Amino acid sequence: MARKFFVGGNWKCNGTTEEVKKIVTTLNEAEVSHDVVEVVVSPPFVFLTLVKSLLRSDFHVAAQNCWVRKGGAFTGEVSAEMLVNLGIPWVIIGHSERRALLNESNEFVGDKVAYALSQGLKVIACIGETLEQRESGSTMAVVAAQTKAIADKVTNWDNVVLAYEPVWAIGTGKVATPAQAQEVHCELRKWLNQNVGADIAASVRIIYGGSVNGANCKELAGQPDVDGFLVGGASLKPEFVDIIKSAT
Ligand code: 3PY
Repeated sequence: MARKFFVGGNWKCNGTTEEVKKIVTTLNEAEVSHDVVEVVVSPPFVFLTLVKSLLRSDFHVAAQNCWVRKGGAFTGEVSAEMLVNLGIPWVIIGHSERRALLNESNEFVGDKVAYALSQGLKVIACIGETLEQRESGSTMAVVAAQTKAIADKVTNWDNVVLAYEPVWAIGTGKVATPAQAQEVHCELRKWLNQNVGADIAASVRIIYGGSVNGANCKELAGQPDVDGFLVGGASLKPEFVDIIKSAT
């Protein structure tokens, strides 16, 4: 099955109402065909409904996180049920900023992915190694362990996109070379093949994240196992449209 190119915009903790409206206007005016690329933008929680109401209907919206199980006495959290109730189809889970700053473990991320899927959300699940781990030669062991923690809890991968985001390339301006990205994506696909199943390995989209921008996207997009991007800072700028267009 052909894997449709996927471009996500992770706006992180950025934006005002005016800025959000401006970005959405740029996206709405972009000449992009959803036949070739699936586009999902992820604003902070407070802007989700605004973005959903203004955004063209062929682009979709993702939350940047959700609680690990049913809502209740969990101050400050937002549940998967709430996102579903608001008509938000996607959620990003396990971003390295949350893994590092909020101590989200592999197991916790796996539980969150499984719970979000069980409630009907689609999940962009993030994995990736630190610079220290890369330099010590443990990149594959780290991303395999992160993926295994998800695979242990998830049987149906239809609604999962795996985002490989090397931590050393996030917010640093350093981007993995196309060869580095391809190597990890290819190994991940092999890991899925051996540990989850051939069909899933062939169909799951593995997208790259980490300082993707309008200048480097085309070459990265040309790699056979790079099925799209999760874009940070550049997703707040007009160049996000160029990144979306790198699909063609
Ligand atoms: C980045 O590119 O900075 C990201 O974290 C994308 O999620």
